[in-house]
Amino acid sequence: MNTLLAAELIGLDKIINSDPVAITFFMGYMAMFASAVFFFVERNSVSDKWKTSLLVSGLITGIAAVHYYYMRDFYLQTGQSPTAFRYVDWTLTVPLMCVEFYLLTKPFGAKTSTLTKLILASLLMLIAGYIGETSGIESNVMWGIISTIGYLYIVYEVFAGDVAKLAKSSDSPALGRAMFLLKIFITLGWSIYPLGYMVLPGNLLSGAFEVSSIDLFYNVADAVNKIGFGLVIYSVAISETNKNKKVQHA
Ligand SMILES: *C/C=C(C)/C=C/C=C(C)/C=C/C1=C(C)CCCC1(C)C
Repeated sequence: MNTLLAAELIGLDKIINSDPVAITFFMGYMAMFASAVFFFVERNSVSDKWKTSLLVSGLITGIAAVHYYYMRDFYLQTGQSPTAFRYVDWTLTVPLMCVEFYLLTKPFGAKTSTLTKLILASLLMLIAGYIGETSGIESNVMWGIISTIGYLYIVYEVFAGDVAKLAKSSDSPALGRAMFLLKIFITLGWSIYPLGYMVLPGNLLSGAFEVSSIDLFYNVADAVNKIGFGLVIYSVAISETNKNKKVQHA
């Protein structure tokens, strides 16, 4: 039998025999794809000023869908963690999530310098994380700590820095609600990633989980954060759009 075909069959067999990691790659792909279609189509139902936000949500989930397609294949055929694909995906989508914060606070005076700071912090977080995942047992704790500095800076910006100040100074209840939910995503949702990272050999949770469960953590976290984050923005956009419609009709 052709070896590629054989590998494909072993892969399908893994899904059928309920390898949880394989299943979450498969579901992640479907969920990201469906969400991207949803956000792109729903752009038509929101007022003009929200269209860019929905476009960015569609891009985040669309880019993730393409990466999940490849990550799923890579995992099925090699049984290995698709680390490089994963980090290429994050390097594109995490800065886009920073753009979402910027777009939300822009009507209240957000500056591009704030966006630049958020993107630089996310790059520090991701580059250090990638080095940590590929550098082996002796240094992954150290790189994890460096990566966490970038993460904590983003948390700081959203809770007490420029983003927080702008959100407070606005009188929009919709923005207030969105910011509250996005804070929960950044603290609880994003904290699933460092937990997954700690499964690496030599790190704090190694031994408690199998090494392959790193992808279980990451796949669940991606679904929660990329789709959930997009839905929060969608719900604010819809309620603001409907409110304005009512005002116009009155
Ligand atoms: C859509 C993808 C998202 C929102 C990815 C977020 C990734 C993180 C918050 C990763 C954080 C990490 C640490 C804080 C330390 C260990 C290394 C990382 C990169 C897993």
